[in-house]
Amino acid sequence: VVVLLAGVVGLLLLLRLYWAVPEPELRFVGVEEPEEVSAIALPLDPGQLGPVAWSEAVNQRRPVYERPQAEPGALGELGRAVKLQLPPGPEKKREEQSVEEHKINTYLSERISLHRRLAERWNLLCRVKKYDYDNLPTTSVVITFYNEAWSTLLRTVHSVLETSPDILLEEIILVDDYSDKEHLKERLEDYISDLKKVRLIRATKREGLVRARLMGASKARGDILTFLDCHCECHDGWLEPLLDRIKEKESAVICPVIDVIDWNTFEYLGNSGEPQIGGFDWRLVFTWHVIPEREQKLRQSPTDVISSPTMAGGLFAVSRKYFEYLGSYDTGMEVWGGENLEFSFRIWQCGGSLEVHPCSHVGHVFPKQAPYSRNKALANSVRAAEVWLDNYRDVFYHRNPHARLQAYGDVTERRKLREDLKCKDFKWFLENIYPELHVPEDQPGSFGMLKNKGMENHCFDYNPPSDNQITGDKVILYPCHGMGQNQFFEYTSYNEIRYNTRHPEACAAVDPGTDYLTMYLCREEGQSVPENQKFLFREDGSLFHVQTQKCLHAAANGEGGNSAPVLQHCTGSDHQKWTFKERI
Ligand code: LR7
Ligand code: MN
Repeated sequence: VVVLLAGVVGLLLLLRLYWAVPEPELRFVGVEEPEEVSAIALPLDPGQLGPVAWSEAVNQRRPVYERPQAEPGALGELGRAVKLQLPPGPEKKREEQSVEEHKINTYLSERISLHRRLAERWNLLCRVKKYDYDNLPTTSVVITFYNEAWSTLLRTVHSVLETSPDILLEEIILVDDYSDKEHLKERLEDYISDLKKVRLIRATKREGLVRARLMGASKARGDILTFLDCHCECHDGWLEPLLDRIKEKESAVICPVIDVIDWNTFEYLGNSGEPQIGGFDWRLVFTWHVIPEREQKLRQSPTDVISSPTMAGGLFAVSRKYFEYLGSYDTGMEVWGGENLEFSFRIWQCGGSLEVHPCSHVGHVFPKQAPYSRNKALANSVRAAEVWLDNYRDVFYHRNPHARLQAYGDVTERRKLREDLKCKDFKWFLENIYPELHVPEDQPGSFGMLKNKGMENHCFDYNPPSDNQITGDKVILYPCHGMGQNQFFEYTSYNEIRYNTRHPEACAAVDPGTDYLTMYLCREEGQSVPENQKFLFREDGSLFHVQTQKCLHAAANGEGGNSAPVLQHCTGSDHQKWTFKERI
């Protein structure tokens, strides 16, 4: 008996230990517990319930499946980081192979529950947002996949089923874009045949994500289409805000906040602070931005939607009817890329709006690198540019020397769609929806490679830091390569030498007491140019730094063996003569 008792006590102690594991620290950045939380009183008569807050609507938001209880101390529970640190050996090999194959640590993913919960990482005010559950539109969630790992795909499916109110989720439509992996064949069919509301359709050739999504959309029965990537995890309460906003405004396309799930630790890096919005650079590459002040001024509460010039592409909800009206997608786009900006331009230019809802959070696994070839992306961007950019397409072409050579197919139909819908032009979009974007002037002779006359075939070259934190890297001179990118500069009518191929844009400057060129963030739109960033590009080809009254001179083999433009007294020598060249 004593032994038994001791056993029980021991077990209890052990359990107690598990329970004592501290919850991960929730980072509610700059958010205070809303006052209304405590002020809310449940109506006395439940029959009188009007719209109810998310936190109160326990019954109505009952999900398709209840989440099973997690094992105490389960790996990755609540989105905690898991660091396996396997010793060298066969298991470590397996882990490495999984990363090699999927560019995601699927070895770890397989060991994390398909039903794990995420920590609460939204603005706490979202809990008290009210929804008229009985009158919200329903949705079909469309998830396309190509050779996705088992666990990331199925975790996405379970996550949707366990966070979406049963009354709002019409179905999940999985679209297999002609995968060839064995686990996605019968095994997948068997598995989902046990799940409520999940359907699977298969492409009979590789369609690419655009046409695969359209296959799914064509079968959808819900009022609203909600697209997700096949490696997502939804935060509680993610669905209601999307549907509620579209009920309020049918022409609004709504994106959730996209939180990062780490490809190696599966840590959920959700953040309850203000989300970021989408932009693009002139190569037509998607970029993230903080919410501009002009937009903040329009919002009354941190739970209000945020207008966003563009979307990342994978995660959004749109009224099924409105999606059709807008011309769904450009089916001439292959595999991956471009469709997100094309759709964003189209939404805005044709009268809709694109918004991020701060109360809808979805985690997305960003892989270590692309797991499949994305070489159609540029041709897709060309299609977008050809249909939506008007004269600004040249700004794009200047920064993508290869773009003009792309066989991008026929865009007549898409141009006709633009006519039929009487869409606004790109100038309107830039001025009204994305005024933060600097529009290059690209005056002839003032953009391209900046080539020196005295130093044979040497051009300005700047290697921006990969983390986008522009903090003063030097400009060097390097053999001209004609590939744009690091050698693309523009001289502006504001006397700046701009590196404006990608975001954030950098401008050449001279630090006090130095004689070389350093790149700093350019002024914000509408601000004046800092004195040490002003250069005169003069008739004689010299680049004259106004503040120091000196000229940029091509100097050979300086610091670190690099040639570089440096400040010297103006002499008129060929080493102080520069020309912009569009191509080599
Ligand atoms: O040929 C393909 N067929 C497919 O069905 C290629 C891809 N796909 C599927 C794929 O399995 C996945 O479910 O399409 C989805 C998107 O592909 P990913 O996950 O490889 O793309 P991504 O997350 O790297 O890229 C982002 O940009 C793409 C541009 O074409 C798409 O719009 C993606 O949906 C989009 N993802 C997101 O917006 C999530 C956040 C990433 C960011 C920023
Ligand atoms: Mn993705």
